[in-house]
Parts: sequence; structure tokens; C-alpha cells
Amino acid sequence: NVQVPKKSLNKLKEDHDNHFLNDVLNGLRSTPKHLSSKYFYDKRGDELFQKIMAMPEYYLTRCELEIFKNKTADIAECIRADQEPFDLIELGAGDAMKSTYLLKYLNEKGADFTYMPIDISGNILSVLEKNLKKKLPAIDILPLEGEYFQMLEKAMKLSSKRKVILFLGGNIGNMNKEEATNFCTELHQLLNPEDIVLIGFDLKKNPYTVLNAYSDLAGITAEFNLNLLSRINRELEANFVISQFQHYESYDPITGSCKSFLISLADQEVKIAGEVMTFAENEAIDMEVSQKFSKSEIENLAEKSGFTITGEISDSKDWFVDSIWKV
Ligand code: AVJ
Repeated sequence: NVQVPKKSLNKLKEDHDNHFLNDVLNGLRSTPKHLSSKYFYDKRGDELFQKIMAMPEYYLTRCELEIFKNKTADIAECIRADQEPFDLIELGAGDAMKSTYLLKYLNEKGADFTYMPIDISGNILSVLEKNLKKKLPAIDILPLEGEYFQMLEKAMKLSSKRKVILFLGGNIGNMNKEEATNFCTELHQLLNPEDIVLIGFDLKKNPYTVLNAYSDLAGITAEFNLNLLSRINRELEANFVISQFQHYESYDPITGSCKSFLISLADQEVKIAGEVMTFAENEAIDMEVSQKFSKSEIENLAEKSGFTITGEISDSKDWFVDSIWKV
């Protein structure tokens, strides 16, 4: 157990708050205005995302859960679980609902691995660790709280075992095309030849099915977006009037971009950490992209970033795919 001096912990928290503040100010000073969906996940945001995953319209979680429940042996084979010991690193692990099926299977088969969940939410990581210790006490777990690449680099330094990277849930969809290519390229550069990546992609499908998943009748997705304004109020001394913003969702079936916006319902001013931001009536804040892919778009992404696809595991409706890549 390493003792971290209190001062450096405060410093870390300050750095985090600074990043949040800078990103928010820069995003809202831009034209068009934007905020980053990576900040959706505070305590309330985690709860709302749990609600989203349980909604009838939100098919993504059920599709990937089906893959992890019914095709666990295929996944284990693709990641060569019966071979050399490995670190199983999950980017954006959340509550690890899906990966727990894999962990249970690997545990039963006697696979030699350490599970390293990475998440930006320390809150969800402690929930995950507690649940896993109860459910699968034999598993070696090392949670890492922070940004994907910082924590990944840390994991590379911590152990020299081969790495299996899980990036589930369609999280890659939250990046635009260029960001996704940069992300995969950077990942490729960081990894070694024996390492394996498993990435979950939400596939293009009937546009109404996609749109409905992000504009649910109960308004939970709207609340999920609006919660970021509340978080900014809470953490950055701001005074957004939440009722003066409205959630708007769009899906373009050609590009596969599902996008969410918050629309200002009036000409208004909002103060954030002393700075006054003006919003025109009907001005949009770009909040989140949830990109949908065709199989050939996935192949292009893998190829462009230097990976080779070695496996593809889909659900029975072929709505979602876990694509397995070698370096
Ligand atoms: C967690 C990024 C996979 O984009 O589908 C759900 C987040 N946003 N509803 C997604 C989300 C609105 C989700 N991911």
C-alpha cells in the first residue's frame, strides 16, 4: 500500500476540475457551441445511464449482453484465454455488467489473468470493485481511475504480461471519425505484437430503431443531457436555468451519426466561474455523437489504424458486433 501525501491528492483533484472548467469554457466560447459527453458521468449521470440501459428503447446493452452471455466461449477463444497469462484491461468499464460473464467463464476455466477496469468515474469503479469481490472473489482486480490512455500507459508500466483490451458498449461511437481513427492509431502504437483488442460497435440499422434509443418517451436521455448543465452548476459555480434548455436528437442514416443537442429556449445569459456566456433563442449546444457503423466502415477503421481483424461476434439480430483485432 503506497501512502499518497494529502497535498498531491488535492493537486490531482484541482487538475481534474481545471480540465473540466477549461473544456466547458472553451466549448461554450466556440461556434457552434459544444460540450463533451465524457463529462456526463458524475454520480447522477451514472444513475441515469443505468436507467438508460434498462429502457425498452435502448437495445445496445441487451445486444452486447446476449453476445457475452451466449458466445462467451467464442470470445475466450478469440482472446486466446487458455494461453500465456494476460492483463484484461477494460476501457470505460462502468458497472462491468457484460464483462462479468466473461470474467466468470475465464475464472471457471482457470485462465491466468488480472482484470484492470479503467473508468473516468471513481464512483462507478468502487461500485464495480465491491460487486465483483462479492460475486467472483477469486479474481485478481486492479481498478484504474482516470483517462483511457493515461491509465493504459500506467497498466503497460505496471506489468509486462500480454494485454487484452476490451472497449465495449459502443463507447467508440462517442468519438467522431477523426477522433476514432486517432484513438485506434494511438492504441496500436502503444500495444505489443501479441496483444489483442476487442471493440464493440453499434451497427447501422433501421433509422427509427436508432433514433428511438436516444429519444425515449420517458425523457431519461433528455435528463441525461441536461444533467451536464446541472453538474456545471454544481461544480463550476454556474447558473444554468435547466428548464430553459431542451433536448433534441437527430440521426443521419447515411453517415450513421446519431447526435444530441441542447437547444436554448430563449435569449439568455449564463454565468460560469465568473464568465458570462450568451445563448441566442434556438441556439444549439452540440452534446454527444453516438456513431453507428457498417461492417466495411469497421474494416476501414481497423486497417487505417494498423490492426488486422481476426474475429467478429454478433448478436442474433446482427444489430451489434464485437470485433476482435490483432496488432
Ligand atoms: C455509453 C457511449 C455507449 O452513445 O449509446 C446513451 C451513451 N448516450 N444514451 C451511447 C448514451 C445517450 C452511450 N455509450
